Amino acid sequence: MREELNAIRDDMKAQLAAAGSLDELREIQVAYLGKKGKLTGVLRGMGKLSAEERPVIGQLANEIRDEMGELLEEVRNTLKQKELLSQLEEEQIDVTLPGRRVGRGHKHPLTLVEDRIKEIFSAMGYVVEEGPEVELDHYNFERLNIPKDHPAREMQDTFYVSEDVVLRTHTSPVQARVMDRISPHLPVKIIAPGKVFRRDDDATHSPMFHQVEGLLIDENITFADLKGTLLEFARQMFGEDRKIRLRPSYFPFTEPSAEVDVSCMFCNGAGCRLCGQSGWIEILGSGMVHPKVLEMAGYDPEKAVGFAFGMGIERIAMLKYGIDDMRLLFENDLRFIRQF
Ligand code: 2NM
Repeated sequence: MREELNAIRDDMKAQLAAAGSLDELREIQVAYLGKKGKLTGVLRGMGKLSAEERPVIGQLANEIRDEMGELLEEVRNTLKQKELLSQLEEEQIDVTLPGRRVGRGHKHPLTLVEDRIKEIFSAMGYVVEEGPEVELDHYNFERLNIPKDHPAREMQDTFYVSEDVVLRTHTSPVQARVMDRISPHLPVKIIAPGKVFRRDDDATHSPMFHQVEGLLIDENITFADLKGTLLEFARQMFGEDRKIRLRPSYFPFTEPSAEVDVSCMFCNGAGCRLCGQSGWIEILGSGMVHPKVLEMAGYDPEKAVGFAFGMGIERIAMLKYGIDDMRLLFENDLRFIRQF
């Protein structure tokens, strides 16, 4: 039996020395030291031994079991180390590879055009003012001389939040608020850019769009000042060669009022498909601020006079960049956006 045990020890040692993986190691452990393993098998046969032999063989078996256990752990640690190293080798990271490029964004065409408009008027001394998009009926309509029965006040045209609160339908309420703040002092020289809302949604109307309105109030301001200011704007926005013309119009908050056309930037005024052969394209509305609007804001209309104008940023952007469908400005398709 002693020889049998020694043979088991030698066999197991040889196998451990040859083991190439942790899986193999586990198999060896089971084969020799497991419940049905070779060493356990020998120990079961100890019942046949004499009383003198039993403790001697028992001790030898225990020694072999302990020795093999220790050796097994040693080999296991070595193999673990080896497997870790080869794993690290496989997963090696090449830190010299170029990084993944992060695309740089840019401003939306509507923002580019709004920025340009602000730049042009800032250079002429206008201050940029902003105000709430959710506005009191009082500032959106009442203070702009828009009568109670005016069609713009219909539920069909305006988003009502409650009886006296609306989503602003133009940025004029900003002008009214600023006049409240500054009156009776002069001058007021501001532009008010921002989002406005109307219950409209088709190919040429969006329920949310952008406007810039301008306001200049001082003493001795004339219609000629209005025309000169808008001509300068048209030239800076659409080119040095542009001309403008004013056509009579009507707004409740200005008197007199005028629509402003710019000479067509596509055909230079000769007449083309884009200007309907007329040579002119409408770009904004304007007029001399109505005395009632000045008075409601705390000005003496005998002394204070001014002009105001308003334009849609979407329209200006479409003309500037030759965009033929307004919806492109709201779809955020990168194939379109990336062109600006
Ligand atoms: C326009 C056209 C004409 C306008 C008037 C005012 C205010 F506050 F002074 F009354 N702000 N903006 C105005 C005048 C707006 O947009 C087409």
